[in-house]
Amino acid sequence: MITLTAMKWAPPFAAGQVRDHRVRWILNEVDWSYRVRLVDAPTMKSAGYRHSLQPFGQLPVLEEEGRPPMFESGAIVLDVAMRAGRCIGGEGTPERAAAIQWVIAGLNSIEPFLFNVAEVEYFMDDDAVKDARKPVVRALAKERLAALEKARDGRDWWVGNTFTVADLMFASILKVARGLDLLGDLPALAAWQQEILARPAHVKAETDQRAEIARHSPADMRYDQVPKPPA
Ligand SMILES: N[C@@H](CCC(=O)N[C@@H](CS)C(=O)NCC(=O)O)C(=O)O
Repeated sequence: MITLTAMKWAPPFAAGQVRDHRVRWILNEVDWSYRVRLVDAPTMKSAGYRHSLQPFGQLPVLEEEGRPPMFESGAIVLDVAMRAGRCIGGEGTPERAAAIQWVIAGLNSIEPFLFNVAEVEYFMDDDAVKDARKPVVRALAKERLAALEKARDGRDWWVGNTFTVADLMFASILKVARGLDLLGDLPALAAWQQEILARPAHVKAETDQRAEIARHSPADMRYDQVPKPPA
């Protein structure tokens, strides 16, 4: 049985976007059953969790009997797709190479630009720094997104003639862009994303995550019990 780690609770801007939704999504696509282990902040930040599951005290983590636990949402998505032989082209084919390439491009060349905008928007307290930084990070993110849309070139599928992990990863990554209102100038990319997100495997993934978050509150995360790092 597969066990996937997810958060008990997440703030409204993150509900539906916490990265375990990517793992739920690919597991649903390939029809592998799994159960979810909900964790709070002290658990995620504990030495035991970092040592045996995720060195950075984050999630998702996929645990499976007979295999070492796996972290990094992109790695898990690729691994599940390759083992299932679904959503990633055939072994050794140009399609598989292209699907891997675009997944890494999403994680390496798009997501960090969106994260910079999210950090300013959601986590920066100093208004003066925020006001100075915001237009810079937004412009850089928009430039990347425009280049991405140019590369898509109107295709329905990122690779070949069917859904692959490349579609999954870009549609997932673009959730952050949509939440930050960065897709307004790119209506075709926004429409493409909505079509991909309408896949039943994703709808179930997001619905399940939101339902678990809705059943909990910030208190359940026990943030106040996370040991402070040394000054
Ligand atoms: N590169 C990692 C990023 C993991 C990550 O940022 N996870 C977030 C949830 S989306 C997390 O655990 N946040 C809680 C924290 O950092 O304390 C991946 O893709 O799995």
